[in-house]
Amino acid sequence: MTAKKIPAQKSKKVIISCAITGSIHTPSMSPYLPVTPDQIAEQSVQAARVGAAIIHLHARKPTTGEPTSDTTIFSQFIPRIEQDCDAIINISTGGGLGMSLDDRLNAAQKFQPELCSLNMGSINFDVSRAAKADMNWKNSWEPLFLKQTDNMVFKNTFRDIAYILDRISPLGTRFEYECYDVGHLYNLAHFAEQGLIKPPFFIQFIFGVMGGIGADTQNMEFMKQTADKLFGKDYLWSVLGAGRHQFPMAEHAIQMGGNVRVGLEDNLYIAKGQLAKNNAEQVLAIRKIIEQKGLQVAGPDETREMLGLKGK
Ligand code: KMH
Ligand code: ZN
Repeated sequence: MTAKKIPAQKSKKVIISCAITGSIHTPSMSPYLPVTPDQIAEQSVQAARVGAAIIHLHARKPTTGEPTSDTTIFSQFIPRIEQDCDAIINISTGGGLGMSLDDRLNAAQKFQPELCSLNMGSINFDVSRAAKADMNWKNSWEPLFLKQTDNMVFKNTFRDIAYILDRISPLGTRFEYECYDVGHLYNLAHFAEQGLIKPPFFIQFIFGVMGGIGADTQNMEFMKQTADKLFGKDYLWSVLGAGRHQFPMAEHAIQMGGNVRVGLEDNLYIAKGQLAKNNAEQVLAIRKIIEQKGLQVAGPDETREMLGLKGK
């Protein structure tokens, strides 16, 4: 995919979010996927030091790498990250497969971060093809988990979204609105019209999840046009391309004046066939692209100001 020749907008700074581990990739896919609290903390701090203003976090069981909502595990890395860098902490409310809505909110309620993710609609979320790979699995849960995703709905009904807003908004936490398709922008507009969310809206356009909108630049332009129509100047946007789409889509977003999300949650590679050795490697690579375009990376405090966050 080649980025169209659009002159880069020189004035604004670009926010880099880094999603450190997620709940989709499994340990056998990369030895560099952070799994233990130590690894998650170290890679988060490294990513922040090289330019990530926002660190998006999930937790995993340290011995097996299985996604977990256990707050005792979150407490082994969140305070360390807060202490060792100034990045904005963004805790997932998407959680992982099989977690109840309340499970998904445990960590956000306990740590009351500046940001949380909020998934703006139910979608199919199929990563079952990864289970067919000729893989030497480290843990039995991994192929089972991947295989069943062809029958999985990532459930985020209007009632679920309202429930999350009701529990999390009073904590002063704001949201990264995860939009996997154009309809999700309309869902977001519905909550804005109801007065349940307030601008500026930080919208993550997600491309290339099997079940969501495809990863191509025309779709990005359509998402942007739709968001412009629905939210005017009341929003900031960022792009997450899944897997091999991560860098081409991020580069196009930068060119169009958007912000970017990288990290091993979304893509394990740094180049074709080459695993990223840590999250910082991806942050540095996207930073280089931003700076080559004559733009600057936004620091955590600048990002706080842009997103209207409550502060550390
Ligand atoms: N895994 C990403 C495609 C969440 O944590 O709430 C989206 C995500 C969802 O990060
Ligand atoms: Zn996530």
